[in-house]
Amino acid sequence: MKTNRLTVGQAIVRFLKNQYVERDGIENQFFAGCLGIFGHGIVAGVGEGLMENPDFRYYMTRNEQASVHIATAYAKMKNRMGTFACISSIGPGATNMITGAACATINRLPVLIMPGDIFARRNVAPVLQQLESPFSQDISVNDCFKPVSKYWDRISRPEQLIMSLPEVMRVLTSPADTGAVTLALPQDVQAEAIDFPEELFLKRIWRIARPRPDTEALKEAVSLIRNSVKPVIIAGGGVIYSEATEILKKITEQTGIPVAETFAGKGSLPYNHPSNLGAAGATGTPGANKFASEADLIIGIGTRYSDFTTASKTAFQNPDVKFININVAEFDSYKHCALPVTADAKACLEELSGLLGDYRVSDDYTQLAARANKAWDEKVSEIFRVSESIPVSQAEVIGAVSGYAGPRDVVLCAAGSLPGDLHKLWRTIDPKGFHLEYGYSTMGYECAAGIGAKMACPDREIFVMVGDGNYLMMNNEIVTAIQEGIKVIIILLNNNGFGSIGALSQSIGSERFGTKYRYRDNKTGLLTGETLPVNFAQNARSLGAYVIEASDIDTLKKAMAEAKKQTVTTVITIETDLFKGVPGFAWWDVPVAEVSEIDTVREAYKGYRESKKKQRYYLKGTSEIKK
Ligand SMILES: Cc1ncc(C[n+]2csc(CCOP(=O)(O)OP(=O)(O)O)c2C)c(N)n1
Ligand SMILES: [Mg+2]
Repeated sequence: MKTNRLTVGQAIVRFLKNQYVERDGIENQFFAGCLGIFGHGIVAGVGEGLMENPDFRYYMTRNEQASVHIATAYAKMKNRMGTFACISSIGPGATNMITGAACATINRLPVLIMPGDIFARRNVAPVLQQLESPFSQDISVNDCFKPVSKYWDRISRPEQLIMSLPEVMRVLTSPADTGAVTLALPQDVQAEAIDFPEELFLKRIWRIARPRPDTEALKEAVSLIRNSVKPVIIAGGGVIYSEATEILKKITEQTGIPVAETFAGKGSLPYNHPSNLGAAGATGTPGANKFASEADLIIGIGTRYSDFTTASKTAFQNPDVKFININVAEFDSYKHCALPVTADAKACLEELSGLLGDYRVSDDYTQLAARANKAWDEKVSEIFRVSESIPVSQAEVIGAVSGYAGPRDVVLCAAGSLPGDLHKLWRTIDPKGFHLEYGYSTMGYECAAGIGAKMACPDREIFVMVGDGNYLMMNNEIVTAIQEGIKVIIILLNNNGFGSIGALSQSIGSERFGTKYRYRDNKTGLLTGETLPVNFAQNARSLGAYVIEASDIDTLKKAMAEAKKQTVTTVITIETDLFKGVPGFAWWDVPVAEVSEIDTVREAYKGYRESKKKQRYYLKGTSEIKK
C-alpha cells in the first residue's frame, strides 16, 4: 500500500480539496475553501495544513458563527452542490459555531464544521478554555454540537480519520440527510502524523442522487390527484434545491394546479405566473390562504411544513383535505399522515407529468387562481406606493429596492419584520432570486450570508435587507467583505427597535414591552427614555464600507443607483416607521398568558382562544383512496 506521512491537519486539507460532487452530469468541487479564526486549538494542526495547501483557500472571518452563515448561504445559492469547511479553536470559538450549525441543519444545508477540541492525551488538562466535568473526562463543549449536527465525530486517534472522512462526505452530499456535520479535532491529534494510505487522497466524485418514487406510491398519487377537485401545490425549498422549477411550471400549465410558495420555495414559479398564488401560510397572501383553506388535496413538494407554512395548522380547513408529500427525506414525506412519495422532486415530477396525462382542474378553478395572482400584484403595487410621510414605511423601501433589482438579482434576509413582508411582496422571477433563511430565522445571518451568496454567484447583485436589530447583532463581517473585495449592497432599515417582536408583543397584549432601543428612564425604571443615538452610517463606514445615507424614497432611489455602480460593499441606511406594517392574512400560534393583571393581555387571551379553535390535526391519511 502506498502511503503518505502526514499530520491529521494536513490529511484533512488534502482530502477536502479532492472532493467533488456531480448531478445531471455537472461536476463541482465541493469545498470552496475554509473559513475560520485561529486559536491555540487549531493553528498548529489544521492551520499548518492550510498553510501548506494555498490552493485550498483560507478565509479569515470575524466571528465563527459568521463563518458558518457564510458557508450556509453559499450552499443555499449552489443548491447544495458546494460549501465551505469552517474551523475554530477550542472553547468559545467552537461554541460560537453552534448557532450556525443549527441554522444549517434546520435549513437542510451542508456545512462542515471542525472545531478544535481538548487534548486527547489529557496530561495537560485542563487546557485553556476547557470545560471540566467531574462526571467524565470524555466531555468537551463540542458535545453541544450533537443535537444540531447530522453527523458528529471526534478524532481521538489519527487512524480514525480514514474511517470518518468518507462518512462526513456521505452525509454532506445526501439530499435527504444533509445539514451541519461536525468533526471535532483534539488539539494534539491534529498535529500527530501517521502513514495515511495514498488512496484516501484520490479525487472522489460524489453523485447527488435523484431517487425515483416508488411505483405504487406514484400510482396512488395519480389516483388522488385525478380524484381531487381543488388541489393546491405547496412548493418548498426542495423544489429549488433539486432544480425542479421548470418541470413544476410544466405540471402547473398541464394541469392548472395552482402553487403557493414557502419561504425557501419562493421563486419556484415566477411571481407573475398566473398559477402562482404567492406566499403560503402565516405570512401568506389572501389568495394562497383562501386556496389552501378550501383545498381537498395538498401536494407538498420539498416542504417540511413549518408552522409558518401551515399557519400553525390552521391553513387547511377542508374537512376532507388529504396530503401527498413529495420529498427526498422520508421524515418529511410522512408528515400530516400524507401519502408519502419519498423521491427527488425533479425526478418525481417528471414521472408524474407523464402519468397525469390529460388531467386538468376546472377552468373556473384555474381562472380563480389567475385572478388571485393578479389581484395580489395590484395590492403589492398599492402597498409599494410612496406616501411622502417621514419616516418612510418598510414596504415603501422594499418597493424601491425591488425596482432596482434585475431578474437574476438576489434579496437576502433572515429575521425581523422584513422576512414576512418580503415573502408577500418581493416579485421573484429567478429561482435563486429570493434568499430567506427562515428555518432558524437567525438574527445576525444577513451581513455574513451576503458574502457567501456573492461568492457563490459573483454575477448577481446581492441585496442584503437588514433591520437595525439584526445589524447590531452581527455587522462585523463587513470587514471580511472588504478584506476579500466582495461587493454586496446592504440596505439597513432602522426603526429603532424590533418592529416584528414589537407588533407581536402588542398583539398578545404586552404593549411592545422591551422591544425599543431606548435609554433607561430613571423615573419609570423602564426602557422608555429617548431613542438611543446609534449612528449606523458611521459604524458601517468605520468597518470600511462605502456608505450612503437616505432619508426618503427619493434619496433611497438615488442611493440604489449609486450603490449599483460601486465596486465595494455598500451600506445604505434609512430610517423607517416602527409602526407602519404590512397587513397579515393568517394566524400564527404564539401562546398568550392565561392569567394576567394586565387588561390588554386578558383581552388578547380571549382572541387567542378563539383563533385556536381553527387549529387542526391532519390524521385522516389517504387510506380510503387506496382501497
Ligand atoms: C438570535 C435571535 N435572537 C432573537 C430572535 C427573536 N427576534 C426575531 S426578530 C427580532 C427583532 C429584529 O429586529 P430588527 O432587525 O430591527 O427588525 P424589525 O423587527 O425591526 O423589523 C427578534 C429579537 C431571533 N430571531 N434571533
Ligand atoms: Mg428594527
